[in-house]
Amino acid sequence: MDKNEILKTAKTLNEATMEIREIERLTLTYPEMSLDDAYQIQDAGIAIRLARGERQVGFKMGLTSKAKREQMNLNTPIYGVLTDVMRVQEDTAFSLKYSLHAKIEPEIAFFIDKELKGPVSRNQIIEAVSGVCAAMEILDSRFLNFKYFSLPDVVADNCSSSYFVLSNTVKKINELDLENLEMEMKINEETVQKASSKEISGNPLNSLVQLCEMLHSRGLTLPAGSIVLAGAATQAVALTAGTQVLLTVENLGNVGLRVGLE
Ligand code: OOG
Ligand code: MG
Repeated sequence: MDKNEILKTAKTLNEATMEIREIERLTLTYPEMSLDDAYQIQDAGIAIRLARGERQVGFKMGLTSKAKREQMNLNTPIYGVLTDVMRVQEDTAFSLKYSLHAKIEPEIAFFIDKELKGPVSRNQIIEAVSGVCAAMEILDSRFLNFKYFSLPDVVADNCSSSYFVLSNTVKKINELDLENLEMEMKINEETVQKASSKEISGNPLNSLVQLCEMLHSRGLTLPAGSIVLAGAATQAVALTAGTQVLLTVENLGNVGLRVGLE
């Protein structure tokens, strides 16, 4: 795809997002769209958000668990960008008014205190992490019926990222056995998803290693001050109005989301 097509596609996605309108997947119009084109569309879309005053606060990894890769029928980890506007506070009601077909998934988030450059080891990541917390990501695809069929489509759409909520409880990384924390997501007190944190890339820290690799391959770094969502441990679940979602992560605590009536 050439520069004009990249910008035009980013604008189309941005308008659909602003107008809460579904569109056909992009690869119908651009069957030759590569993963590299898709990340450039994602970059252009983020630039549009930043130009209207949003602030980049971090990254999300996606498709880092087998459950998610099977749910979406795609097989490679991908990343997207998080902005301040996407963050929902734990104790406020979340409105579905701005979503098309929102889904929620259980995650673990990391606060990065030091810039990470180039390929990094798990130990370098551990040194750079100032805190870890339970988190949930709210996905919402701009594509018809939340179906995109290809990696380039989802990457261009910022990996379906829409909102995220972090627990107010933040733990130190050395207090945790990240490879083996039980994660249980309930809706209205009924368990809807349950898995171990090892479902996230074998260890959620591996998601951060992968993120640094992907950023490096694109000439980027992971800035100090970033929040990183390591990817969902289970499949995502559709959000419905008037429900209460609660994720409990062993040794990490709870994070809740109250979904408003509209
Ligand atoms: C892609 C985003 C996947 C995760 O945590 O695996 C993701 C999607 O499901 O549309 O965020
Ligand atoms: Mg996710």
